[in-house]
Amino acid sequence: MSRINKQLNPENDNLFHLGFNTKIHNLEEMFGDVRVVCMGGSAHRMEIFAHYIMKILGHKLPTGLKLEDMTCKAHRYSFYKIGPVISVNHGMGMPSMSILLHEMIKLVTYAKCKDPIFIRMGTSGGLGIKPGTVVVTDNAFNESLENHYDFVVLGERVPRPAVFDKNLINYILDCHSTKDHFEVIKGGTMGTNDFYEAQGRTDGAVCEYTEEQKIMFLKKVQGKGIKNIEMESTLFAALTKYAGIRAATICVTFIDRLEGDKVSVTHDEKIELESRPQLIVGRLIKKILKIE
Ligand code: R2B
Ligand code: URA
Repeated sequence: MSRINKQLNPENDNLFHLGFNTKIHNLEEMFGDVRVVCMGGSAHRMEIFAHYIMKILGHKLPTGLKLEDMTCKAHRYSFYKIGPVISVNHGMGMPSMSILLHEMIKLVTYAKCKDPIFIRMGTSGGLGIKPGTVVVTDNAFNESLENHYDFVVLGERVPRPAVFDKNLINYILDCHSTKDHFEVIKGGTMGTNDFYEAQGRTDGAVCEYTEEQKIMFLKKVQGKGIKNIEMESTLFAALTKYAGIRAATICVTFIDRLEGDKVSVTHDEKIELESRPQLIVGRLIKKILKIE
């Protein structure tokens, strides 16, 4: 069910952090064909992904034009349109993602996109799974291991369920090939508001618990069916579901958190690991667009 804000005026709205103004930009003309919005934390990664999608879709730009960041004048996010696909970065953490999500949901609403799908591709720390495994989230959990995200509305905590679309999850799992040299699994994801203490690391600038207490906490997290930990899935699941947008999170794991805290992958390993969710989402996009 969609609960898009009825007080919005599509004729007069400013998507401030994207730099689009409905009085100036005809969003339906610019974005009406969009079917899939892909998001990820880093601007660089989403630029690489945009070029990858251009390649696999055989998308051609008019002679003399390059793929450009359409929101560069707003100086916040990096945003590319490749035919029916948008590739945009959301930054690190839920406050940054929340601003982007509100404005992207308004954008696809004003543009009258037909049943657009939002995908977050990210990185994470795994729990008892081989590093390099890709996790497709079914349920997202907050730092207190609750299956909802607490929005704060007019000073009150408003919990909204943090679950993803089951059909879309299965559709994504079907994009995994037995020939892939990595696993793709379904599982719970904990989304935290911090990389260090909230994820039970002992190597932050401050820490007042022991290694044993940390492992006890991580095992409790694992006991909830949680396979990985990152910093956006809870808000992403809850806000998209509430707004009636089909969405999915698909994250590669860099390390097994039961084995350690430090992410020590090399630059080249990082690029290869980050390409794994991109490969799966590339296949998903081709399936959605019925291209093969
Ligand atoms: C995964 O990686 C980032 C922190 O290193 C954060 O955005 C996340 O969710
Ligand atoms: N991103 C996170 O949020 N946590 C990790 O452990 C790795 C990547």
